[in-house]
Amino acid sequence: MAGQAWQATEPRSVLIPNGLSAMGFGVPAAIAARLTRPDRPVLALVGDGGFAMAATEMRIASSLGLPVTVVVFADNSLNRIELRQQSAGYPPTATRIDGMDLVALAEAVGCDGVRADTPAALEKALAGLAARTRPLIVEARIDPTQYEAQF
Ligand SMILES: Cc1ncc(C[n+]2csc(CCOP(=O)(O)OP(=O)(O)O)c2C)c(N)n1
Ligand SMILES: [Mg+2]
Repeated sequence: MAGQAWQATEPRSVLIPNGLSAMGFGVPAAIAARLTRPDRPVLALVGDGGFAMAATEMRIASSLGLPVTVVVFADNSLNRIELRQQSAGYPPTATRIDGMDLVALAEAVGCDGVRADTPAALEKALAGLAARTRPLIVEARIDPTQYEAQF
């Protein structure tokens, strides 16, 4: 969804695994992007399921002192799959996931962590992004019931 909405402002400024759409791509891609272009701010947008696959890589970002920022869309669900189950008339099956305290996780892997429950809180969390010196994990709380209206 973010891929459909994001407006790229210059070439080579977006990395996205379109096609295969592999989960777990965002965090290592962000780390590699920052290593390659330390002059540019790097922001990753990832689902909570995808983040769970690669979250501990943030320890590397912290060890290397890379100020990447990761926004995790925390909806406690493998929601892309759940929506497909829903449209096929099935109940949610093996798609609900337990929430994680991502602020605590951030601290455990040497990163800054902040929780955002509203768009305004997210904006505040991302203020001064380009000047950051430490990696940041933002737990962006999403209510999945709102998706139905959007699809
Ligand atoms: C490595 C990998 N395994 C499985 C899939 C199939 N798949 C596509 S979307 C999805 C759920 C993604 O969940 P999450 O990252 O929480 O994002 P959400 O859809 O909830 O925003 C799955 C399992 C995939 N794309 N990549
Ligand atoms: Mg999710």
